[in-house]
Amino acid sequence: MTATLDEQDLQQGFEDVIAADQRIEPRDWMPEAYRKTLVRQIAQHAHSEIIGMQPEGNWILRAPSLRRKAILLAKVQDEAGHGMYLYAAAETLGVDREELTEKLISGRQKYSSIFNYPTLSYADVGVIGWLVDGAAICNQVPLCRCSYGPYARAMIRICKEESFHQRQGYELLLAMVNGTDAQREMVQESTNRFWWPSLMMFGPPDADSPNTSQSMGWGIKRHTNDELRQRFVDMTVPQAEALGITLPDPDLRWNAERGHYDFSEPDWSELKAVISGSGPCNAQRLAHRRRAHEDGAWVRDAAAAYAAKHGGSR
Ligand code: BYC
Repeated sequence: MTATLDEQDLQQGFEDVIAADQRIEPRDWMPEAYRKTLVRQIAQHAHSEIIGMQPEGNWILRAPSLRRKAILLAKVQDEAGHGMYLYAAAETLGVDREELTEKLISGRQKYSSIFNYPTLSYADVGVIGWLVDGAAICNQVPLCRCSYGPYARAMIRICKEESFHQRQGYELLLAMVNGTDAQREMVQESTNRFWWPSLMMFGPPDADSPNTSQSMGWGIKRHTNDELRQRFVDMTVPQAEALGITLPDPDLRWNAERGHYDFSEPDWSELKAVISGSGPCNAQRLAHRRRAHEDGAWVRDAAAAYAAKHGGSR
C-alpha cells in the first residue's frame, strides 16, 4: 500500500484481505478498533498462560513419582513458552511486554477465569489436562486461522503442545481410575469441581458476549462462545464414559434431534464474580505474580545495563 491512499482506500484494502480470508500482517494498515481488540485478546491469552502455571506448579514438588514430576515440569514450562510467544505476538501491534505485565499485576487486564480455582489434590493435575486443556484446544484450534498473522502462527505451535497437555492429563486419569477406590474418588471429586468452571472458560453466553459479533466479522474469532462450548461438551462426554466418571450435570443427555448433548446452564453469576476479581484465588494469583515480577527486577536491570554497555537496546 502507498502513502497516497486515503483512509477509505486503506479501509477497503483491509476489508478485502479479511473477505479473501488472507492474513493481516504487522506492517499492514488496520483499523484502530481491530488493533485494540487483538491487543486485548492476545494480552489476556498471554496472561492466562503465565498465571496458569500457578495452579499446577503447586504440585511439582509433590508429584508422586519422578515420571509424573518430569511430565508436569515439561507442561508448566510449555505454558511459560506460550506466554512468551503470545507477548511477542502482542508486541507486533505496538505494545510492550512491560506495559502488559503492569496492566496484569495492577488488575487492569484480565486472564482466564479458570485459574482462580484452587488445586486441592493430584487428581487436579489430570483433570486440568483433560478438561482445561481440552477446552483450550477447542477454543484455540480455530484461532490458528485467525486473520492476524502473528497470532495465528503462534497458535499453531501452541495447539501442538496443548495436545500433549491434554493427553498427559487423560493418561494420568486412566492410571488413577484403574487404581484404588480412593484414587477413583479423587478423580470424581476433582471432576465435580472443575466441570462448571471449564464450561465457563468459553466466555459468557452469546447473548451476553459484547465482543463476539465484531470479532467474528474481523475473522479473529471463528465460532461463537456457545458453539465452542457445545463442541467441548460433545467431545468430553464419551471421554468421561471411557473413564467411568460421571459429569456433575443431571440434565446432560444426548439429543438425537439436535445431534448434540443437552446440558444445563452454568451459573453465570459465578463467572461474573470470578472475572471481576472475587473468585476463590484471584488475590493469591495476582499477589504471587506481582512478587515474582518484583523478584525478577534485578534480571531486567542487569540485562538493560549489559545492553547499555554494549551499545545495543534491550
Ligand atoms: N475468563 O465478549 P466476550 C490455557 C471476558 S489459557 C476471563 O465473550 P471475547 C491454559 C472478556 O475478555 C486459556 N475473562 O469476550 C493455560 C470480555 O472482557 P473485556 C486462555 C473472560 O474476547 C495454562 C468479557 O468477558 N485462552 O488454555 O469475545 C494451563 C466479555 O466476553 C472470560 C484464551 O485466552 C473468561 N473465561 O471472548 C492450561 C483464548 N470469558 O476484555 C491451559 C483466547 C470472557 O471486554 N481468547 N471474558 O473487558 C478468546 O478466545 C476470547 O477472548 C474468549 C472471550 C472466548 C475468552
